[in-house]
Amino acid sequence: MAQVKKVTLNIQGMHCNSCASGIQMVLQSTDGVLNASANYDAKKGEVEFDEERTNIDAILKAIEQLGYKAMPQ
Ligand SMILES: [Cu+2]
Repeated sequence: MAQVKKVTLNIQGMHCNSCASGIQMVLQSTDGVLNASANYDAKKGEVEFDEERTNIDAILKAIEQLGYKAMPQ
């Protein structure tokens, strides 16, 4: 059964809207992520994921691999 968790992230290092869409795309294709969005103006992201399939560390790592820094709000 899916254990859905929703977190808001503060994201550092985005320079424009396409940074935000890049992050969004990678998160959405990450296993266990059900829904993701990133907002350049707000410097925030929102991720909904299944705790049975992934965890917050894996999500933060996926963002870091793109060259940004994220932390749960
Ligand atoms: Cu950019």
